[in-house]
Amino acid sequence: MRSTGIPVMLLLCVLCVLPASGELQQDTEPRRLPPPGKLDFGYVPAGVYETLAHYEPGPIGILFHLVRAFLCVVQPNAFPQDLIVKLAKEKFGFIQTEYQKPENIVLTLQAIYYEIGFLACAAVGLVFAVLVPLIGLFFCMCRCCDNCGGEMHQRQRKNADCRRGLLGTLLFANSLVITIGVLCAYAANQNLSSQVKNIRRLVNSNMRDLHTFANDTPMQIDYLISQYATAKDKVIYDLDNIGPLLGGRIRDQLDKEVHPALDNVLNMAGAMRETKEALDNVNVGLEVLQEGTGRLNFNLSLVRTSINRTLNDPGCHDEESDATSAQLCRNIRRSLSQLQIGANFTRLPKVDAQLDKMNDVLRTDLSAVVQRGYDSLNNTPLMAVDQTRSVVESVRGLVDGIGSNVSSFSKVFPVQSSVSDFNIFISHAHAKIEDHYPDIDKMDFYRWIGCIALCCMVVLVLAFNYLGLLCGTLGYDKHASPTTRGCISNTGGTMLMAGVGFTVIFSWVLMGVVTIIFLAGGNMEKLFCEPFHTKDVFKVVDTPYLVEPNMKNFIPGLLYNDSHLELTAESLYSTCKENKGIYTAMRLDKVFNISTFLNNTLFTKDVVSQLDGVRIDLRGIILLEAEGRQNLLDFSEAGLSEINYADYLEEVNKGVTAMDLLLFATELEAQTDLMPRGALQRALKGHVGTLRQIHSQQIVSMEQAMKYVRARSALNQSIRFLERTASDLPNKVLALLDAIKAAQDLVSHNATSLINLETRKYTATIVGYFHQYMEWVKTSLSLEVAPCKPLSNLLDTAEIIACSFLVDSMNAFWMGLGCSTLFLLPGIILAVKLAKFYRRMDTEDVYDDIETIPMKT
Ligand SMILES: *[C@@H]1O[C@H](CO)[C@@H](O)[C@H](O)[C@H]1NC(C)=O
Ligand SMILES: *[C@@H]1O[C@H](CO)[C@@H](O)[C@H](O)[C@H]1NC(C)=O
Ligand SMILES: *[C@@H]1O[C@H](CO)[C@@H](O)[C@H](O)[C@H]1NC(C)=O
Ligand SMILES: *[C@@H]1O[C@H](CO)[C@@H](O)[C@H](O)[C@H]1NC(C)=O
Ligand SMILES: *[C@@H]1O[C@H](CO)[C@@H](O)[C@H](O)[C@H]1NC(C)=O
Ligand SMILES: *[C@@H]1O[C@H](CO)[C@@H](O)[C@H](O)[C@H]1NC(C)=O
Ligand SMILES: *[C@@H]1O[C@H](CO)[C@@H](O)[C@H](O)[C@H]1NC(C)=O
Ligand SMILES: *[C@@H]1O[C@H](CO)[C@@H](O)[C@H](O)[C@H]1NC(C)=O
Ligand SMILES: CC(=O)N[C@H]1CO[C@H](CO)[C@@H](O)[C@@H]1O
Repeated sequence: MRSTGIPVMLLLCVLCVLPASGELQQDTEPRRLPPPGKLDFGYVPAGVYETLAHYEPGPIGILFHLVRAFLCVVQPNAFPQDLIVKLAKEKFGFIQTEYQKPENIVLTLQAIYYEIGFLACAAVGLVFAVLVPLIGLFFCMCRCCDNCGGEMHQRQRKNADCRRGLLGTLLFANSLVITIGVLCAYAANQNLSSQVKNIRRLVNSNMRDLHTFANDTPMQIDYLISQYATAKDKVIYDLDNIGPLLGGRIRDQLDKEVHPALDNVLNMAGAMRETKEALDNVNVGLEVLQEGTGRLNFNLSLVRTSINRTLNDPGCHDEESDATSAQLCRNIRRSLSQLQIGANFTRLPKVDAQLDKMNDVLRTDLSAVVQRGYDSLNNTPLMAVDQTRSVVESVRGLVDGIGSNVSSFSKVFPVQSSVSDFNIFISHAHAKIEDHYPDIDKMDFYRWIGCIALCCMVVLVLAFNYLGLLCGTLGYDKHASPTTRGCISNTGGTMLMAGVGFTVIFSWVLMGVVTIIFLAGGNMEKLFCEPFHTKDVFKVVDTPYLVEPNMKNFIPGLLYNDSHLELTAESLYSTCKENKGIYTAMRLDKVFNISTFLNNTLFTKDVVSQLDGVRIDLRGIILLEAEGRQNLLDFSEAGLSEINYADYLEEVNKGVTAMDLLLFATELEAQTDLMPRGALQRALKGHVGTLRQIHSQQIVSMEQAMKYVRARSALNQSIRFLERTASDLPNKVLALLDAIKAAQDLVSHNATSLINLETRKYTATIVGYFHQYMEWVKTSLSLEVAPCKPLSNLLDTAEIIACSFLVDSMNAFWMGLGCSTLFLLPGIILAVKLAKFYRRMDTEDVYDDIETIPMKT
């Protein structure tokens, strides 16, 4: 692998030839918070670049815009990219031997066609420069021979004053225009000089940025490496928490199936307890009720017997003497059967057999058994921890090893040496540039002097014109004839003529210089500055095989000996202008492929294969021990179904007596009243009293006393509950046992696929941390490490110095000066004509009216 420092420096050599400036603005956009589960690697420490590669010319910018507009008119053609490429490919060969080759002639014609606007303007300038002195010479000689208005004679005309005023005004206006032009030229000249002083500042800030760029890089790379700890910590954390993270998740999944089954068993345990209670209630209730009804039955049977006995009275049998009584006695005897208790609880058996069995069943604590099942399932995380201990340890070892491999990054990538080479190189380059400052200053001084001299030529002419106008105007005497004009006026005229003389002498120099600067500045603007902004210049430079005939793209060709790599001057410039990392901009992946490096150092494959070895065996989990199962079966066989619930419910719902005792007593009394008075009637009335007594003493008590009411209601409820519980109990228990068995099967056998699934997820999470780190390193290296704006700033600074400082000022200068020079021409004519009105004439017309025959004295 070649060291990267050298290619970087090679390129910088190219760039440093052009001096530069620019600012690496920090990325102020706030980074979004990472979503949960994402690692936050923080910010790569970023250097602050101070250069601002942007230039605002200020008010003189208006002038620059004007010049560009003018150039657009003169040269409206688009940037001749193809033409330049062709010319460059020919290496300007046509200049040498083969200029007759047809292609070269075509190229030449194309170039001329492209430059036609410039050439036309230059031709005008040349014609001006040549003709003005020549014509001036002839004019001068002509005048010396008293021709061409040279003779000191003025024809007098009526409109002389008007002409004089008009000529004066025109000359003054013309001079003003020339003045403005000269001021523009002067301003442009001063602007250039003042900007030259800025060069030093721009270069210095660029150099500082380059040092920042180089010096911050090792720190940034160290940061990248150090952030491996973030990923590592997270991995270690997840390894330490493999219990909850892996076992817990498996438990949660199993829980969905297992919990309902266990819950049902727990409910059944509750039902068992309630069943026993109900059975107890039945027995107790029965006892109470049996006792109560027993006593009632005894007393009722006593009464019944005594009534029966009473009815054996002879009075009841005497059919002949007392038919009514006999009939009544028969009626009473017949109704005696109704004197009975209603609900016969004595005939209901106790539920002792069931109660005994239930007591046996309850000797086992089913709830505790179920709780052990829950606990066993909840133990999954701990089982996971136990069973994965060795895998976790080896992964931990791997993670540490990867850490030391990542640290080797800085050894593989010769950052420190590249940085110090680069710094030395920059300092050298800077020193070289510093050496040239005195020359630059000197050259600028000469240039300034030269330009001032040119301006002075125009100013001289202007001075004569203004003075001439002033003297001529002041010395004007209305009454003076051309031969009697005053001294002042005459001086004014002479000054105007002097101005004309200087114009003729200087104009060719001025126009010559203007033409040369125009050609140079205009073409620089059109062929470099404008296409630089539209990036057309890069298209030319990036034309394949242009710079080096055997290299497609010359930059990668020179740097990496691989000219087919997509790395062009424009891509380099644009990428750096976006302040992306030098790694992206220079395609350093060619030298040091970070993807491959990370792929080779972060052996996540090993981590994956280690974690694939995770085996979790849940066969130790027992949801319901055999004891619990037997307990449930015993419960189902407790004989609840053998209880005749219908009998119980029937008795519970019967009244206390078969017939209302009070009603019976009242009817008996009514019948007794029909009988003749006597012993029989008395005896029966006594029985009525006894019945009423039994009612008030026993029936009312049976119906209202809390003891009986409760016993009855408890019996009612318990029997109903037991009936419900008993219905289909064996099937319910069997279904429950089936569900438990299914859950147990799931845990013991089917869980493998579930465990594998969860293990894969867990592995993916761990490996995901490494991948996040890799992606972050790649992204950071591409975008944030060693952001290369200083490189694009170099080019931008060169452009600012060449175009904004030099070319713009040059263009403004030739425009101002050229404008002045052009207006010198009408100035000559106006000045010569006007001088006639100022100077004292040797002769003058006597009769001006007869124009055809001018008469001289
Ligand atoms: C009443 O007494 C007679 C005999 O004296 C007996 O045959 C009969 O069954 C008795 N009836 C009742 C309801 O006790
Ligand atoms: C009540 O039931 C028992 C047992 O079946 C029976 O011996 C008794 O005679 C019954 N008593 C009444 C009043 O029916
Ligand atoms: C570290 O890198 C070396 C080779 O570069 C390799 O043999 C070793 O397995 C790597 N260690 C880890 C933990 O990846
Ligand atoms: C550049 O690469 C070419 C093949 O692509 C090879 O022949 C040549 O030797 C290489 N030159 C250098 C200096 O590595
Ligand atoms: C760097 O490695 C990645 C993946 O290994 C590959 O896709 C890319 O082309 C490589 N880059 C270079 C310049 O070799
Ligand atoms: C990383 O290495 C593995 C094999 O070790 C390979 O399958 C994969 O394509 C590589 N990825 C990159 C980006 O180089
Ligand atoms: C027995 O209970 C049922 C329902 O709980 C109720 O409808 C009924 O009246 C009760 N019977 C007695 C005698 O309490
Ligand atoms: C358990 O595994 C058997 C076969 O191995 C399958 O038929 C059954 O659907 C699985 N049960 C669950 C709940 O995954
Ligand atoms: C009203 C009545 O006759 N009550 C009697 C019921 O029988 C008991 C003896 O079992 C007597 O003590 C009551 O007086």
